[in-house]
Amino acid sequence: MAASKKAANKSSDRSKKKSAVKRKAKAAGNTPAKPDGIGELGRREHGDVTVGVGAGGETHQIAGDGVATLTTQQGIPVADDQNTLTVGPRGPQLLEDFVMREKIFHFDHERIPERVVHARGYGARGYFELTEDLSDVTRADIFGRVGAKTDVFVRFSTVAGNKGSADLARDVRGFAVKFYTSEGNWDLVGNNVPVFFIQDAIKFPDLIHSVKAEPDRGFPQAQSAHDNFWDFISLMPESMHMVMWQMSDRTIPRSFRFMEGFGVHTFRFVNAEGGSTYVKFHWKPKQGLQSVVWDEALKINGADPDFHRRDLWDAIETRDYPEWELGVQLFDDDFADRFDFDVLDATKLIPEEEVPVRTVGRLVLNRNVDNFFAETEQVAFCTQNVVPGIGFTNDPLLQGRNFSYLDTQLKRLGSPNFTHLPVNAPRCPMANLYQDGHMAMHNPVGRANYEPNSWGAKRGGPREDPVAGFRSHASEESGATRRVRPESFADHYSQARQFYHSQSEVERAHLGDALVFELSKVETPAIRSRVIASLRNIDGDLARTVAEGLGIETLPERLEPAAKPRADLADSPALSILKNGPESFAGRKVGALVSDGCDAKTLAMLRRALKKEGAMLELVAPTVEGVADSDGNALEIAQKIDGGPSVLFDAIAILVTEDGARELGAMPPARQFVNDAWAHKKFVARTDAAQPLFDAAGTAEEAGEADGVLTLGAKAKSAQAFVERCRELRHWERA
Ligand code: HDE
Repeated sequence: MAASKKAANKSSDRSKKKSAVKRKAKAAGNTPAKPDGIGELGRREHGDVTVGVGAGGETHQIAGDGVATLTTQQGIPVADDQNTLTVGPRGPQLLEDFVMREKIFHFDHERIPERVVHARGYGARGYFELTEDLSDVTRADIFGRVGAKTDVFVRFSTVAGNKGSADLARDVRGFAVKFYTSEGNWDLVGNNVPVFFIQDAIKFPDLIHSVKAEPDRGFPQAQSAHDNFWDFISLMPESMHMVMWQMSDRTIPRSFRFMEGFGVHTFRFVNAEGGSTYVKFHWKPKQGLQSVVWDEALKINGADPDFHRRDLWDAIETRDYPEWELGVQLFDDDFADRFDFDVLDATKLIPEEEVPVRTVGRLVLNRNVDNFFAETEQVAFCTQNVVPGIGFTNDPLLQGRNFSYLDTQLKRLGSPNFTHLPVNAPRCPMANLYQDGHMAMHNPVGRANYEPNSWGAKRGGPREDPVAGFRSHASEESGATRRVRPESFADHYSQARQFYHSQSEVERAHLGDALVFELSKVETPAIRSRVIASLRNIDGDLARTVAEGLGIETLPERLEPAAKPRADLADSPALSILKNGPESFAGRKVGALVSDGCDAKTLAMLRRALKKEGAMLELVAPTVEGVADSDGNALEIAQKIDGGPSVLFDAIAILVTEDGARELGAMPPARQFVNDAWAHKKFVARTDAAQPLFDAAGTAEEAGEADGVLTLGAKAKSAQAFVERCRELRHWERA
């Protein structure tokens, strides 16, 4: 194109744009003085902000009149946040444009390294309240004042997946609690499983390498179902107890609110006289335990990969505050010597039936974070953060962790001053002589930055406190310096067997299915065989079931165990989820599929019964707008049927008109809604009019109460009967 033509085009383009700008500005209505380069100003529905349109048709929202002025990080007011400084409107950009450069520079540096494990997590704030005095066993202030509340920050997580992975991965969940106590921060960095895969911290990098994406191909993400993981496991019999937990439904929790937490290691309480008592920490959800089934987990990951974080956020926003009891198992050296296993071995637990869990306090999460990055991402837990009155044992996993966590925070947060970040800073007085470093926010004032010094009490800075200060427990230690695993750690299978035998039939079946699923993804037959050979030390039937599920006809030889597995350990019902049902439907959610004109009374009765129980109701419909009940009241629809599958709910209700049922019956997601709920053993409530949908789905057409399908009518009784059945959570008897 000739240069003159180009110029002509340009100017005609401009005049076209100008008139467009004028039109827009007119539509927006008139307001104050017009800044340079921006057309007429007006107010639009941008939330009462003055708006102008630039020469290129771009929107400018203007400060003033109560709206804050945008500035650079240096506080310089920004005139135009839409356009870079250029020579002429279509010319080159200028390096001089510090506004644009600073903005992009900051953006380029927004990410910090994600956690090498537990990258995906979600946090909330709350408090811990002591309900039982423990001052006889610990001098910790947090355990000495009944009724006292201590602020906490809690972060739940999965272990293996990256930050953006899905919530319902089959994985152990982290359960990390930071207590901002009056004597400094105490971090209880636990999991939702009371044992661990390995006995010595030196094996942690191997364990994590094996479970994470394989290094050559970079997948699979957030899954243990691959060769490397099972190869490692098959060669590490000490992991088999934890593997039983991992293959159980514990690793596909319904939500963070419905899972237990454990400190895992044996810790110490130390009292004012220096006396030590061993302690294991337990978190018990007040809402009860609940998991989903595997097929549900897979589907939830597609339908809502943020299912767990959304659940926690919503519960707190609706003031249905999640709560846990803190329990302790306390024991002494006599018990430790008597106990069947070594209390320093993190692959073992102490059954609650042997040492009861004493409830000593409660944890309530009542506040969502203000900013995900500032709090959830930057929170830095460290196992070595303990307060006077709490101490460590020689558990080799715990000792290794005490090194690792400080180190990892430096890598992730980039400065030894990570404790200056509000989420990590103690809430009690803090004073020391540390100084400088990246991003130092608290700097010593005055001359004293060392001690001892002779600058006196007022000017000399903080000094040590031999009375209130932290002291390690004075343990007697002796022995040759060696790399040797204690013989008392050699029994790898007895507690794995005990766990398996303590499960209900349904749970055992799920566990077997999980092993079959995982091993079916393993490509190397020898690895599959080796795992089955190891399972034979746990339970013959389990090994056979898994072999059959994989199509293996001849069982491999039993793997020679380091110590003969015991078959005489008593079952521990506390290890089962289903044997400890909540007997309440509180905190759970029903998804009601409705259609236009659905019966108003039936819906009202259901809503009332669920509210009384403390449960939620969400409506699903063919469209999100334009749906009303039989009284003509517009209904608030949470999900369009395509985006609201029944896997997102704990139970379902089908409240449709006959026409609605026919219309929905023609829609695959509506049929799937019914079919999935049925397959996942959920309780179903339905009206008589819903029959055409059940006929179309080809499921539960004639099912009744005995099958967990209840008919709803306009009477309160039927809604109440449904809610009462829902307290069982699932109808496991359904074939
Ligand atoms: Fe961790 N672990 N871990 N871990 N762990 C981390 O620290 C490590 C272990 C646990 O929400 C890292 O801040 C080693 C057992 C949780 O921020 C890192 C060993 C248990 C979280 C680390 C273990 C845990 C972590 C990575 C073997 C249950 C998330 C990022 C000795 C009792 C905390 C970070 C959060 C995080 C190391 C074993 C729980 C690398 C070396 C056992 C809940 O420091």
